[in-house]
Amino acid sequence: MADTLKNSTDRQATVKRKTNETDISVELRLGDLRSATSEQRIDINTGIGFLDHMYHALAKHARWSLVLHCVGDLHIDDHHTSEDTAIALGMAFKQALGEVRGIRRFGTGYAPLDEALSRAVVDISGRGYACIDLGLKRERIGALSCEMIPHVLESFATSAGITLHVDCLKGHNDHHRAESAFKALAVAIREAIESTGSNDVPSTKGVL
Ligand SMILES: [Mn+2]
Repeated sequence: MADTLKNSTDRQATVKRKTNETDISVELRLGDLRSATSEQRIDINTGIGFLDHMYHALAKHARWSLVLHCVGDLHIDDHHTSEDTAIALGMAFKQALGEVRGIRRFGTGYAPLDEALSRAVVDISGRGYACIDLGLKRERIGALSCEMIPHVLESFATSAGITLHVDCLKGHNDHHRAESAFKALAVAIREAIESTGSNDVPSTKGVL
């Protein structure tokens, strides 16, 4: 396995991660702190349509530019592709954010999608931890197993080094429930990494 990290300046990162199971490239730029001077570019192809749809929703509403391509062992199943893309995206996020300084650190997001409503609470804590409860009932949505959807969020949180709680509070349509969860996450992250205008490390320990 080869993990390569580079370009940590200006809140952007490129990650290439290749194993015997997946070959992934991620280019991530977090939203410009000052203004929308650069346009948002989103180009995602994991080979799993519904997973692309979820990453697209996350990137769009977090105001990220995200190019994420994966060639994975989908002849086996969707597990490695969905887990490994989440790991690679988490690595890119951590790298793009760089030193945790001058940001709000905590973020909360609610997002509805028609009848579904999800809540996400994030702490840019430096410690990967996730509690995810989406209450999905179907076996799969498109080509993505429903069991992999919370696992994607867990893998992202662990890899990014953030504490993440995501709950789908209501909704009867699993596509809506999952999509509202990713949108809520986007809103929460956008808030958490927003600039405070200071250069402070937001921790009583003085380091994150
Ligand atoms: Mn949708």
